[in-house]
Order: sequence, then C-alpha cells, then structure tokens
Amino acid sequence: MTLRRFSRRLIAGLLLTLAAAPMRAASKVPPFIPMPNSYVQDAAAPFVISQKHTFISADTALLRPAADALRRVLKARTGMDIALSPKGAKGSITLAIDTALLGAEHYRVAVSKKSLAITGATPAAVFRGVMTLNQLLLADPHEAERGRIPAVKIDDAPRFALRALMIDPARNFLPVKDVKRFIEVMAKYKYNALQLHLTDDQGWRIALKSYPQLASPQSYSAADIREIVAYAAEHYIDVIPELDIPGHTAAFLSVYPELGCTHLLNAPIKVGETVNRMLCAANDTVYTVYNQILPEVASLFPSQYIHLGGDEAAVPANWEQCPRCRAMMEQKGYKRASQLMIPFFERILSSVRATGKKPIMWCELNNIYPPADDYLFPYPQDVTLVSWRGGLTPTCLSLTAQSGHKLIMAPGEHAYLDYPQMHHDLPEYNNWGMPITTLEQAYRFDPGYGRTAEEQAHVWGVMGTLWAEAMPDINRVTYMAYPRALALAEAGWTQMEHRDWADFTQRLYPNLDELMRLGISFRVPFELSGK
Ligand code: TNX
Repeated sequence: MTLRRFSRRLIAGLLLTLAAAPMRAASKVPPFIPMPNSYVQDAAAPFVISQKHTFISADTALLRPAADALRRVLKARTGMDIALSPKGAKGSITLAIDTALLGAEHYRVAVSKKSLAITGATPAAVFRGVMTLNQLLLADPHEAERGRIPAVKIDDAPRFALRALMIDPARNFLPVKDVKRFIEVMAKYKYNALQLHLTDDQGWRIALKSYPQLASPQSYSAADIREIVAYAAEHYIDVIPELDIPGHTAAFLSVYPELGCTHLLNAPIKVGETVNRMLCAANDTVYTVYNQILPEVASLFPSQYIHLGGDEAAVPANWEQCPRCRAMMEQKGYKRASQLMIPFFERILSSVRATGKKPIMWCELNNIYPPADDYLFPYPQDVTLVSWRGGLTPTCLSLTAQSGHKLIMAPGEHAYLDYPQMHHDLPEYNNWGMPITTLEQAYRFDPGYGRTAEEQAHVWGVMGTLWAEAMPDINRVTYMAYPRALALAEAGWTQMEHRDWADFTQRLYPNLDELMRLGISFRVPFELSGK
C-alpha cells in the first residue's frame, strides 16, 4: 500500500471515528426518571429554539399550567424566556390535547428539526410530557444552553394510575412553603398524589370550624389547605387527607379524653409522649363528632379519597379492657375485641360515603407477622387498602385479589422511606431497629410482585411513606426521600421490561445534580461509585 493510499485510509478511518463518536455519545439514554415506556432517538438534526422565533402555543386554556411549566423549563435550561403565542403561530412549540390517546396520563413528545410537539390525552398528560422534556434537556446542558433539543419520539403512559408519596406533618409539622417545595420536586418525577398524614398521637394538624379546639399550635388553616391543594393541582397532584382512627389518636384524646375507653378516663395523656390510646368503639359521641369532622375535611380537599388510617390499633389495652366495649362485644356476639372494628368502621364509613368520597385504609391482617392469613376484620368492599407491613405484602396481595379490594403498594421492604438508607445513616434517633432500605432495594420493587396480570389487576399503584418521627424538618424529609423516591417513581411508572438497575444508576446522576442545584437535600449514594 502506498503511503498516500494509507493516509487516505487513515483519514477516512479517522473521519468515520469522528462521525461515530458523537453518535455514540448521543445514543446514550438521557437521564429520564422514570424511564419512558417508549423512547426513540432520531439521528436527525435537533430542534433549535431561539428567543426571537420560537413561541409556545397551547390549543386550549386548560393547557396553561403545562405551558407555564414548559416556559419555566426552557428558561432554566436555555436561559431564553419563550413567550406564549396564539394557536398556529409559525415556529412555535405546540402543546395539544390528542383525544386519540387513551389513558389519563398518556402523552407523546415529538421533536424534529422543524417542530416540537407535546400531546396528551389530558392536560395532566401534557404536563407529564413537559417533565420528560425537562429531563431530555438535562442530557446535554451545553446543547440545551444553545437552545438545541435533540430529535426524539417518546410515546409514554404510566404502568400504574397512582404514584404517591406520603408526608407526616402530624409528627413534625411542615410549613405550607415546604409542602409546596416538596410538591414541585415530586412533580418532576411524575408522582400524582400526595397523602397528608394530618393526625396522630403527636398532633392534630388541621384547624376545623366544627372542632377548633383540636388544632395544635401548628396546624393548617382552611386557607393553608386551599393553597397546598391549588399548588398541587397546578402540578396535577391529588392531595389525599388522612385522619388516623381509631388508634394513633392521643392528640385528639388529649382534647376530648371522654371519647376514649372508660377504664382509661383518668389516665393522663401527654401529647408527644402518650401512645396507643384509642377512640372508644362504644361511645356514640365518637361517631357524632366524626360525622361533623369528616364532611368538613371532605369539603376542604377536592380529592375523591379520604384515608382513615385503621393501623396499629392497640385493641388489647383499649377495647378489650373497656367495660363499655365489652358490653358491646357481648351484645354483638363477638369473641374478639378486634371485631368491634366492624361496627366502628360501619358507622365511620357511612359518614364518609355521605360526603361522596371513597375510603382508603392501611391493610391490617390477623397477625402483624407471617403467618398472617386473613384480614384483621372484613373490610367493606369500597375500601381501598394499602399494603405496608414488612413480610405481609404477598398475603395482602392475595387476599385483596380474592376479595376484590383495590390495593396500593407501600411495602415496608421497598417503600418505607423513613427507614435508613445504609448502616449508620440517619435516623440517629427513634430507630427502633428499622430494616435498612438501600436505594437498590427501593429500586428492586415490582409493584405486581411478579404475579400474573390477572392477580395484580387490582393494584392501583405505589406509595412511598415518610413517617416523620425522626424528621424534624423538610431538609430531613427530602434527605430520607431522595434518591429512593426516584427509584419508587420508576417502579410506579415504568413497565418491568424497560427497567434496569445499572441503567437507572447512570440516569440518576444528572438528576442528583439537579436536586443539588435546586437546594433539595438528598443522601449521596456513595455506595454506587468508586467500586
Ligand atoms: C408504623 S406504617 C406506622 C406509623 C409509624 C411507622 C414508622 C403505619 C400504617 N403505621 O405510625 O410512623 O410505623 O415506620
């Protein structure tokens, strides 16, 4: 081979390598979390936005929150403030409802040299698409700064209709501004529900007109709740209130001790210390009071759902020893005091149904450990249950499949974000021997538990819980939540065949970088690096 020929080959080879290099870099999956269910990267030229020639057009006023979100995304990533324009304006980015798409959150993102369109079955779906675009722009910050958006086709819809997080202002109050900040972050990861655990032994955090004495010094007013709910609605997040009964009620009973069991009427209650008190099942006034509280709470929250707790009721120390409860047991012919849950929730649920809302409860079985094999009591058919206790989720799944109850998956093994993320990590107090839930363990969660399609058809979705006994403020809450809530977001959204732990860890880093820049505290998953 002549030198000339050789060098021509060399140059051709070099050119090929050079041509291939950006392609290889570009073929890296952008840091989507959750991973979309269908994503195709196009080799075509990117869509280039410019301050002068690009506009955002939305085909209905209902898309305004999505359009505003997109504007914020583009401003943050490109520095350009892209104006909203009338429909059809040339050079515009379009947001549109596509009624051909099925499923409330089904959206498409189509980016080509000529156009950028985000379409969805509903405004919520379009909003989710905007969140995906935000992550697409995270892939290459330099390109984004130049207004260049890679050509892609995404067609995506969630595996589960519900992806929730639960925060616990009852244990440690969270100011409205912190709740709003929390909502902002969850929305980025396509969560669509926030459960507020409003009442517990440590506090009653909702100020009601019907029973104003219940409110603790730190409580949400009606105006606060409206503010939270409205902000969540702009992010297409449903706010589900929880009033925990008949256990976890020391704060309530500190105000109305006469509504506890008769043998405990003179036993002092110290909020923050006393636990395991219950509402008396055999006191009519309990039902009268809740028959006023529940409609008021229902009116403050637009959600179709109210969570009623029902967990960890200390029946042996309360109902079992209360003369009035025992008389009721006898009259009903019950052998076990826990059967009083039947009439208790019959009355409470009739108050809930009268508000038009649907009840949710923590699923309790006839034992707190395996071998539990049945419900604590027969849950009425319209109750949605939440599986939570470590070791019992397979049983909960089977029982609910048989009995036809809708199920939310919050298994302690994967979704309890109050548990430590690593040995010797937080929490530094109130750690009662909590199991460690690593990021990887949070990720290795199939909410269908590998069951057949039929056996998991009743699974409504997932919920991560942030029980806050050891979370004094929002920085601790987000430290415990993230990055595990990113893993959970993907478990709730992405089909198993598109999930991959190693791939997730790669998509994770730009998101952590983003959280850091937003000032959201999180645990650095140092165990993933430097191996
Ligand atoms: C059990 S989970 C509880 C909570 C605690 C949590 C601590 C559930 C339904 N009840 O009241 O905060 O354990 O992990």
